[in-house]
Amino acid sequence: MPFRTGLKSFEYDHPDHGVADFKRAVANKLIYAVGKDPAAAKPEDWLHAAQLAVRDQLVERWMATTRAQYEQDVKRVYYLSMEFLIGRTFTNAMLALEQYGNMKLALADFGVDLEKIGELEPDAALGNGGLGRLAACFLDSMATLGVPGFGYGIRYEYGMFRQTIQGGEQIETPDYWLTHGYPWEFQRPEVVWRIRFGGRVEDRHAFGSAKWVDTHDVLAMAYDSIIPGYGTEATNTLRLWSAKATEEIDLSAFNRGSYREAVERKNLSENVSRVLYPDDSTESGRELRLHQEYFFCSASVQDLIHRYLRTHDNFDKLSDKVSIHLNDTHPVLAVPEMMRLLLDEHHLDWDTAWGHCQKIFSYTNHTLMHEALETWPVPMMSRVLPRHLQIIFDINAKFMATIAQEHSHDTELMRRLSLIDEGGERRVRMAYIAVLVSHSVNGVSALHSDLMVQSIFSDFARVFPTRFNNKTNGVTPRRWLAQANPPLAALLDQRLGRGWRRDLSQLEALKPMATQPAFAAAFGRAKRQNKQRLATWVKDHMGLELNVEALFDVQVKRIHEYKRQLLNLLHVVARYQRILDDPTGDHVPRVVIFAGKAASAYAMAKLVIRLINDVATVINNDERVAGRLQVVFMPNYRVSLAEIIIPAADLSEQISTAGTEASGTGNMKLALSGALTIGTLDGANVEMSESVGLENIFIFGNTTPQVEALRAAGYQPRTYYDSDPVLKRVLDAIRDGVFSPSEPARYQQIFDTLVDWGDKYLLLADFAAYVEAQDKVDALYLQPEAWIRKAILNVAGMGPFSSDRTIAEYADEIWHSKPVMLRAGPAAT
Ligand code: 26Q
Repeated sequence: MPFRTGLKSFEYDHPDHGVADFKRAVANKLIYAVGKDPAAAKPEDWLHAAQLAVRDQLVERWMATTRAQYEQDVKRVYYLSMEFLIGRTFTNAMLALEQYGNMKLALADFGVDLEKIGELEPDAALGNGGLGRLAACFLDSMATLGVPGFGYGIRYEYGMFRQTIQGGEQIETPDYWLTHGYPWEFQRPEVVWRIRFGGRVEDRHAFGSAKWVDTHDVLAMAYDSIIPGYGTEATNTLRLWSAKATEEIDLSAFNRGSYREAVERKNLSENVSRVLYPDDSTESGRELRLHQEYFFCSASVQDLIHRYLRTHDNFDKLSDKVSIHLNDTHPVLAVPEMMRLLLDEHHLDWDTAWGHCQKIFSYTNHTLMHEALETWPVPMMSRVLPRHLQIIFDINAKFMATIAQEHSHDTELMRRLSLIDEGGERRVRMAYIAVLVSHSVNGVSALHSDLMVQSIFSDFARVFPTRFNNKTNGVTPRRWLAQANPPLAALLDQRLGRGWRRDLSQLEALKPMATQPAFAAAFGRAKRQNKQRLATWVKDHMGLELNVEALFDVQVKRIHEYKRQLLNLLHVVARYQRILDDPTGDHVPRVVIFAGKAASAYAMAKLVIRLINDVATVINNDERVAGRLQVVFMPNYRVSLAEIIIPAADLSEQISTAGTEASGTGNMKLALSGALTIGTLDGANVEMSESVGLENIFIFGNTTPQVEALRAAGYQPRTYYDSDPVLKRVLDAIRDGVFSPSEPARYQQIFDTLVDWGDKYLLLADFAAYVEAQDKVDALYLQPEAWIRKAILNVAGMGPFSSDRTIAEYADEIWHSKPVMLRAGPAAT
């Protein structure tokens, strides 16, 4: 098939779209790209061949999109994120191409089971949790909406660690995910940027240019992968940077006869992109992390400036053609890096350069927790990035001068707003740089955005009142419904048509169907299938037989004290004690499922994992319980496991202390699969409760103002312990070693944390209300029709929580970007 660009025309093989074409393509890939005789090919080889055949179809769309973006000189949105939690790509790509069915038939003809080989694909786990997965959902939505977007991040060699449970405890093992190569990426050995560290600065002009010399350099090499849109030809690019030593080995050291030194130096520079840092909210000030942040910011900014200059000969239109979005503060060094490049390399004056930055940058905040706000010690930054520190000081000097002038030298205000924290060791406040430069600063749910301007950024909000806004998070319906939940997706297709994939608001049409018995029955069957699929997984991988009649109660997320997995567990123990008190009584059967990773340095979170496993062992092996209560901790939570757990949930646990969870996105994924939520008025739960109706959700516990009031009044957790016999009995059992008979004192610390050391996240204050809400859950589960009706109304109310809605808002209100125009693609359903 020919296509023309400029003067040349090319002939190439167009990858067609049918079963026979796939058969030919897969066989060709197997033989010529994988190098395997079909007679000897292993399942992994078939997977590899099929991935390459699918990739060919993506490449066509990718080139068409890139070409159209270039020709239309559109504004590009650069989404800078230290994390992209992609998961698997194979099934996702086939669904985007609407080729799943054809591939299935093609492989079946070779005697290969598509679903089975799909299970062999490792997750790309280049992220910790919510923030990284949000970035992945956003890339999907940007492509689907035709927003010309680029994701920029780091190609870590080791992603999120693998979790195993040994003797009830979390053990971390490295996730070297590239063993068999990553078939979706294109290495770009020619796209390489020099990243400089250390050295010193010469010829410095205040608020002007300088020379940065004697640096130690590392190279950043690009690896691109294709992000397909759904129901459109449009695609986007995820460009990840990998560190390479400037010379393969240091020849001067080598020639001096020091081979070891020569190789070591290479290894040290390549360490920069070696491993993803875990989020433990306490980790701070690690120098390698600072290197990582600068490494990817510098490569990305150099790259995007170069792209701009290919079609422009000055910087006048920079802000018309470039938006840079900062996913949290992790990429904030892009700001001084942009300034450095404009001042030192391109010789712009300060005001012009800063003016560009203020139009280009925007920032999303994902946490209010003080200990999670990023700051870097001034001495470290001065060592690693001396030129950038100067630029930050210059930005601060100008800012402080303006504040002094406009607020009659209010030194207290200046101290609070300064980019440098001068209390104790001087530190650079990364969030303040982000707020100062950005024309838009957003939170990720209505509540979080309100609290953001009342708490951490209150002074900035007074100085820049129009800068702050909300963009409530969303999730992609392609992965979280179409891909993860085939039975429900098929039912929706039958009743609503296929349009919900691109327009999730169409789910509203389910409302009148909630009372139709035939629809409700079909909905119930879909849930049952998903529960069965999960039960099979648990049987196969853990040897545990689950009761699929039971209510599946699910809490899946990172293990963190503020998320209160421990509150869930207190209820589990209370339930256990209730069953023992009345072994012949009617108890609504439950399977309580936990999954999630704890940062390896987060001792309390790891202790909680151990307690969950210990409680599970005791309860699951107690014959008196007789299967009416089962507790499961599923190891190694990750995107592909979420795709199995979430569709099977009846109940979704979203029980963080009010005011602590910025948004949550698991809450949306679970409700979208028809789980009812039990939750506090925190994060996006607030908006979800408005959308599905308060009568269709189990809201409990202290609200944010009540939490504040409790704390202000000098919260005394022991009073709850003393006055609530149910709570006391639960806590005593944990303290006395009922779940750790071989080491009775194992959980003393948990007891102390809650009862005597202040119970920072107010578990005890919410316990009674939580148990009461759980009793209501039980009562409703005894009326299956009423339960299913509410579950349907939950799905019906999830329209607003598509990441397509979120991205449309970012594109309109923050980035001011227009979709790229492509010739009509395959039927946009
Ligand atoms: C920072 C410095 C050093 C090492 C690690 C980190 C680090 C890494 C990851 C700090 C934070 C994170 C991740 C934060 C995160 O996932 N936040 C979640 O973001 C979601 C998307 O907006 C929200 O829904 C969640 O409420 C929020 O907790």
